[in-house]
Amino acid sequence: MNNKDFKRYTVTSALPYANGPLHIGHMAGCYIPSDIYVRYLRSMGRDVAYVCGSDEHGVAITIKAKKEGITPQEVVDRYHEMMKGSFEAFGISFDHYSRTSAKIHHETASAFFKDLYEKGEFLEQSTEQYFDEEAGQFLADRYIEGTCPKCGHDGAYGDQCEKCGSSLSPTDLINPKSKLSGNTPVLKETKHWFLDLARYTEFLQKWILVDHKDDWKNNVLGQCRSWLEAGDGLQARSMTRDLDWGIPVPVEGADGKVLYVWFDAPIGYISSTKEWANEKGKDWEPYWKDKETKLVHFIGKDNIVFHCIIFPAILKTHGEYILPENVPANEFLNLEGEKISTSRNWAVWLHEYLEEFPGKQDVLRYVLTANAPETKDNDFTWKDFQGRNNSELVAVYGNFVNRAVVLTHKFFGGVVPAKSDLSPYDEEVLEAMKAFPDKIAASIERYRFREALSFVMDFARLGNKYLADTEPWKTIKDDKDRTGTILNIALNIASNLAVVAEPFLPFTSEKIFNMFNLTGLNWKNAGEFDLLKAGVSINPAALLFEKIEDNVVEAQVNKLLEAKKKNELENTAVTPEKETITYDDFAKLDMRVVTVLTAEPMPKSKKLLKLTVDTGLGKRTVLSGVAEFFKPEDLIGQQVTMLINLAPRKMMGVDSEGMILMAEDKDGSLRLLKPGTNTANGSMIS
Ligand code: B3M
Ligand code: ZN
Repeated sequence: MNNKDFKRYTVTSALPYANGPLHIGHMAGCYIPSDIYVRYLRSMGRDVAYVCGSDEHGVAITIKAKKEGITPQEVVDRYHEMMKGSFEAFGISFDHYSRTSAKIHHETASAFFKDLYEKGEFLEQSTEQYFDEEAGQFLADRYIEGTCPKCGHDGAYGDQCEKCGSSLSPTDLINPKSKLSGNTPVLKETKHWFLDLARYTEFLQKWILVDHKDDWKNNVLGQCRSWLEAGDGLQARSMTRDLDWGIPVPVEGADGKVLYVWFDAPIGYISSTKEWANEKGKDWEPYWKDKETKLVHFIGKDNIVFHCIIFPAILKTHGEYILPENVPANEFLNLEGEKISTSRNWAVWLHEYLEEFPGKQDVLRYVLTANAPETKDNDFTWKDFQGRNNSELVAVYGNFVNRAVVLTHKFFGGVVPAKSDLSPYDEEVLEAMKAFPDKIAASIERYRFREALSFVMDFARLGNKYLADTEPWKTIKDDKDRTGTILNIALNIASNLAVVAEPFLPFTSEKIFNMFNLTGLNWKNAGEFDLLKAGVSINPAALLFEKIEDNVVEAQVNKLLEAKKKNELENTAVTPEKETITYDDFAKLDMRVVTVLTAEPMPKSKKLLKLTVDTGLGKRTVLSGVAEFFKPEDLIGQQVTMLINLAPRKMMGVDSEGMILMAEDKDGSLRLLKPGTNTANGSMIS
């Protein structure tokens, strides 16, 4: 069936883990594409449920909670609100944004599990799972890391490898390590409920590799084929975990166990739809059970196995649900040539972008669509961001609309002039305008949003060129009617442009509609020559886009480099070099070999020892912060090195006359700097 034959649409975007803020990779991966698709469907008058929500279970959350010393609920409460706010600010127009800690989701996912359990779909198996003896905990999913057996990636998780997308079990990992203690885990028996995916191989091979071989994206088909045709076939996968955070397993003998996050999360789409329907007084079931509903999942490539293999198997087994018509997964977006990394703070965070580029959400939507990783990983650079803003949005789109509006105010008092006789060029331009809506729609229907956006820009170029070719600022000198025709056509091109650009640049289209006092337009109106009627008064020109200067993007690149340097500092074993000094600075230091004569603890101090030393020039008293590392008796008689011309400092009532030199490593432990044997006291160190 093609799009037009469906009665309604259920469109989902991957539920973002509520363990950190959103960044541009999330937006490019699935949120902007799905929002474009849904805005287009709505503009076509289709019945759409666009649902999402925060993914609040799983070890990504509990690891974050442990790291911050707070509860998982506090983690998800913080990031649920933050992500919801970012989505709203960027115009990601969900009909409903829920959360998987919501009661309705716990009920829905539990009922799903029980239904499959009662159908005997699970294999109850006691198997050996990795256990961290120091932490006293089984190691599920991201609690364990190791080398991926498929691609050799070192940071593979216990349930999947983000690099090659393989779905894994912890016991698949080579050289597994616990993320809790860093230790090598031991194997310990525990019972879980497994989905025997091999049972669904035949159905999945036909549904994906036959029925959808022509309409699913090649990158998605490729991953699915690699699993469905792998020699060892689809492996049984545990749908429960030994965790204390998540949805309790609703069957006997499952104390202390919860549903695997990837079992419950996709069901979150259904519970979000239920919550939405309850609020709107609608029936949710047709959106998930009626064959005349088109279900589309927008995700990133690391989620393909869960949305194309596991969740469809669960839906199919349940028996009452429709399956996704398409899963147009995007590849990954990189940043300035490197993988986006939350832990390394190598990201452009949405909440920071909003602070630093207020009102420029459409610029980011534009650039992330124009550069979307639709078929392969792609790269976001601030230079390209600036270039596309300045040479496409400002110089073409904004310039065209602005000139049409300013000239209408200048020559016609802000009233849309009438068209009189059309020239052959006018006819040609109007015909070209008429063709754009269908051309753009065809690309959107095939999830080719980059291509669709390039046609939107071609549309803007048509308008810009029309004004440049017809030069109304010249014709006004002796032909007001001709000028009126030109500006009427230009304003109507701008009005049509705003309609077809709305899915991509909603904030800009809203500004144009407000300028033109246009309301209620949709795709069905696009292509009409008189969207904006002669005689209508238009408002003054609103600023649509503004030039972004070099220093602004340079500041962003420097911010990333600072983050990188900070991250390297935090992760390198060696304390970084201090600032450079001159030889003269060094020559002022008088460092000598000395012998410790006496050593005793300083009363009321845990850190200080009071030493007397023989400097070769005489005896000195010095207080040294070494009490946590050396016993006084171990220092007596030792030859050590000392800075003797440091100005005396009174500490706890005692004058300390110099400083014993120590080697201090990253974790702060101290070691004496001792000279070779039989070095005379007072020997100069240079
Ligand atoms: N939270 C994984 C992710 O954020 C997961 C998506 C769930 S969609 C049901 O990449
Ligand atoms: Zn891998």
